Amino acid sequence: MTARQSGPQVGLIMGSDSDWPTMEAAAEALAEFGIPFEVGVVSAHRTPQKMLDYAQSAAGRGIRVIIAGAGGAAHLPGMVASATPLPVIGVPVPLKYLDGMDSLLSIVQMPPGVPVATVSIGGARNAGLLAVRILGASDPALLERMEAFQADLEAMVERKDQALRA
Ligand code: RP5
Repeated sequence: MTARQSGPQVGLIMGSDSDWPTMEAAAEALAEFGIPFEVGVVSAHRTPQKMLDYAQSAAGRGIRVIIAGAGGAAHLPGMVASATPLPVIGVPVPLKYLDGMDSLLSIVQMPPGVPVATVSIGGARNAGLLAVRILGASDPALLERMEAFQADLEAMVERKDQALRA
């Protein structure tokens, strides 16, 4: 395995360390599938140059998917998507006011040409799982593990259904 392959494949970034309680679920999902990832705070508004440097260098460092979470005026995912060719998954982080609708609308309504795959408000786990699926599209072994995960989900729902009926 080359050094590049053993490095992080997913960049998990957020606008503030205060986003971590929400974003942690993405890290957990990646860890469940053994995906190497890096975590960091990168703010579109407070550290704009760091954000550009991060986005522009990510592909060259071996990152293949970026998960970006932010709350409020949540411009981080869209701005990162504008400065990298990599797929970017946006996580709207809910803050104290507006129930995360501000975060969602700030991330989801991107102009044509600059896609961000936006998950639900607070949906960091799905962001992690989507990153696994993206990587799995070119990794048959990982895809198989995703299929097993889906089978487990199905079995869990079936068990609950049976328990309710008993
Ligand atoms: C956003 O501002 C961050 O993503 C965070 O959700 C929000 C508040 O940041 P802090 O004031 O908690 O650092 O850019």
